[in-house]
Amino acid sequence: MYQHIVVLTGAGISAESGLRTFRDQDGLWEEHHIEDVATPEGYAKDAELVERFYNSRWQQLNSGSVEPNAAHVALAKLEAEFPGQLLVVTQNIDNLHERAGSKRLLHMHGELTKGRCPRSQQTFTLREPYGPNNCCTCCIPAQRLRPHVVWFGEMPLGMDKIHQALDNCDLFIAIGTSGTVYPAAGFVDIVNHHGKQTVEVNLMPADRHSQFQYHLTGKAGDIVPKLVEVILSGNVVGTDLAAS
Ligand code: BJW
Repeated sequence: MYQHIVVLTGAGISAESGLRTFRDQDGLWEEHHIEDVATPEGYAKDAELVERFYNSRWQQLNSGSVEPNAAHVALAKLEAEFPGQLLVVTQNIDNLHERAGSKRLLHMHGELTKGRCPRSQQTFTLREPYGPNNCCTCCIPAQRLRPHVVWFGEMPLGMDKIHQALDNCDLFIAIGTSGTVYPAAGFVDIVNHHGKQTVEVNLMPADRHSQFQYHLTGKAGDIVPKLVEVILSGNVVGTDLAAS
């Protein structure tokens, strides 16, 4: 029976909810240059372009057509029924984990539903799209809110808590992430260093797949509910699931 589990999720877990990933065929980076929309320099150069990128994703998330899928729901069930400790660390800025019921959740790359004051760093729930008139209420003069997301070259959020959880976990599961973006891509190395179990769930082997002990290949919505049942039944992952 596991005591401490860390689950890392990436864009692939939300793909079956209709949100595009970044690096797959038809992914967001096929239409947008990373340096234009996901760096502080891109934002300084053309804030309107970056705002359009995040506003369209915010509008899609709020359109009523995007719902948590079976994988999000299964992780919320795991949190509710697992007698040990579970931390879900998501690289995703959507709110599908919390809408499914996850509570011990860390958004290491920020949240699409929030804006941040660039001066005080205070965050505000986004009630209207980003733009010149969507400003903070903490400063005089009020500051234009920037997307509360972590761009390349910026420090991901919650790293102390994440490292603590990784150092103490006996099972690490990475779901739907390509393993190309650090520091998240290196979490598996930390867990390996402690000799604990590592499992990858992905449609296909990801960039750092050889670092994982077990690979569960297929859609997150199919595999994660089965994985959760194995863990909740007190079994060790890899014996009850077809793993390679
Ligand atoms: C399915 C599926 C289904 C599909 N079921 N699976 C050189 C070497 C090493 C590092 C660096 C370097 N040069 C620069 C760096 C650092 C840099 C970095 O990693 N660059 C690399 C590109 C090389 N990182 C940073 O700058 C980070 N900050 C930092 O490092 O600070 C210093 C520091 C150091 C040490 C400790 C602490 C701090 C910041 C990174 C910020 C990333 N931001 C973005 C955009 C903002 C949010 C947003 O707009 O949404 O975050 S980039 C983008 O990539 C987004 C994602 O969260 C992130 C990861 O993508 P993800 O989730 O893996 O998605 P995909 O599309 O890549 O993969 C989807 C996967 O799902 C695929 O594998 C599919 O097969 C799978 N899949 N359907 C199961 N149904």
